Order: sequence, then structure tokens, then C-alpha cells
Amino acid sequence: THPYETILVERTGRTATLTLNRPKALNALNLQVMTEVVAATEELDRDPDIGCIIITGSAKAFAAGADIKEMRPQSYMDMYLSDWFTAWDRLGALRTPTVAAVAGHALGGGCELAMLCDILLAADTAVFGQPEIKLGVIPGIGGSQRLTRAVGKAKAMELCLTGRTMDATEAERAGLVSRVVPATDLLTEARTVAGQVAAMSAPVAMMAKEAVNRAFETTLAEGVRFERRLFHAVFATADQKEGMTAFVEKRAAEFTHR
Ligand code: CO8
Repeated sequence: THPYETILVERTGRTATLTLNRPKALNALNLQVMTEVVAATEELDRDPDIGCIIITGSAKAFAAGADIKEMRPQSYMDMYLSDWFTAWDRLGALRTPTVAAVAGHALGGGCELAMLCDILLAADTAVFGQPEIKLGVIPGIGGSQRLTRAVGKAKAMELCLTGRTMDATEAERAGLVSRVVPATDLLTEARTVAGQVAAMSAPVAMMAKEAVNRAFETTLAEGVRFERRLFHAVFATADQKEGMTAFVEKRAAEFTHR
């Protein structure tokens, strides 16, 4: 009944957990993994009963990068004509909020995959980096752009030019991850956070995500205008009435995702 070979998908209430499952290659992201992650997350994105998607790996590796053995023989024309890695953009384009729960290696494409998610939680064992330069290549799934926006030029340049990695503490200090938790608590914490997000109004959570993401694409004035339009729009939802009424009546809101 499970159509995928390199990932596991599990649903708990309104939360789905996608686990990368290619242990022999430390979850290296080959084309099959990309195709399966994108197909599975797009299916979850279309499901009105799912309000948040967790992406995680193993205790040892979130993902040790794009698959070096698969890339090694490729030519420029192979890369260009197949538009190598472009499908990963679809993960960043999901409307449903996503949480990356990262333990162990998150290197190269693994770090880029984590940065494609909306909330980034790290175990104290997590290690982040863009070591592509050591292989004679550069990041190819947005690492040079998203890492720079997340941690600033100083650290991004050093990481991309030397290939050095940073541990969870440094990643949190630099603003790459929202929180560091003990490795044994990582999935529990991720499920708690995802459960909180999934309990919110789904359309309003989508708008909040869209508004925050807008900050990376536009000027402050345009971003504020964009936010204002969405802010006005949430007053068209039943969930705005429910949320504010529940507050006034001193009870928990029960959103209908409408
Ligand atoms: N690709 C393929 N196989 C991998 C990868 C990978 N990225 N990472 C690990 N593996 C494999 C190893 O080859 C090994 O397989 P085997 O047992 O068959 O030899 C197995 O996983 C276990 O790995 P190790 O024995 O190396 O495990 P260690 O615990 O000794 O080391 C490390 C763990 C430090 C994570 C080490 O595996 C490592 O350095 N991996 C590579 C990390 C890396 O360089 N990642 C960046 C890859 S490039 C990238 O992500 C983006 C490229 C963008 C290209 C743009 C194109 C458009």
C-alpha cells in the first residue's frame, strides 16, 4: 500500500511525518528521493485533513547531501536538459507549513532541504554545512541564497568557501534554526510544534506562511502592503470569527479551516 521506496510517510491527526529512509547512503538525495519527497508532500498539501508536514531523517543523518555517486558522471547537457534539482523548488512552494526536524548530518543538499522548510528544529547532534566546494562544485538547491539570507554574508561565505560545518549551537546562534533540543526529544518536539500549527486555521496559517516568505522576495513597503491585504482577507474567514469569539468567551477556539 506504500508507493515509496526511499521515504516513509505516517499520519498522526492533522500532522504528517515524512522520514527520509535511505540509511545505506546516509539519506543522500538522489533523483528517486527527490521525486518521492515532492510527490508525497504535494499529495499531503492537497489533503484538507493535513495541517502541517514534518520532514526528518535518521539519528545519524538528516541527509548527507545530494547523491555524489549519481552526479559524478553527469555532463553539463545532462544537468541542463534534465533541469537537475529544479523539482525541489516545489517543496518550497507548498502551501501547508513544513517543519524540518534535523539530527546528525545536514550537509549540502541536506542543509538546503532543511532550509526549504518553514520551521527548522535541530537536535543537539545536528551538523550543518555546504561542503560542495570540496567536491569541486557549488550548492545547487538554493544553499548559497538561503544560507546567506538566514545567517548573513559573513558565515555563509565562510561555509561555502571552506566547506566547514557548524554545530547546532552555532546554527541557532546564527539564526539558521529556531530551536535546539536534546536528540532524544527531537521528534516529540517536532510533533508538538507541528500539532500546534495544524490546530490553527489552515487557510490563515497558509497566509501567515506566505506573508513571512514574502519578506525574502520584496521591499519592506511592498511586503507590508502584501501583509495588509492578507490581513484584511482573513476577515472573510469563519475562523477569524471563531478565534475572536472564543477569546471573548474565554474558551479554546475550534477552527473549521474555513
Ligand atoms: N552521496 C552519495 N553517497 C553518500 C553521500 C552522498 N552525499 N554521503 C554519504 N554517502 C554514502 C557513503 O558513500 C557511504 O557509502 P558506502 O558505504 O557505499 O561507501 C555511506 O553513505 C556512509 O557514509 P560514510 O562511510 O562516509 O559515513 P561517515 O560517518 O564516515 O561520514 C559524512 C559521514 C561526513 C556525512 C560523509 O559521508 C560525507 O562527507 N558525505 C558527503 C557530504 C557532502 O559532501 N555533501 C554534499 C554533496 S553535494 C550537494 O549536496 C549539492 C551539490 C549541488 C550540485 C548542483 C547540481 C545542479
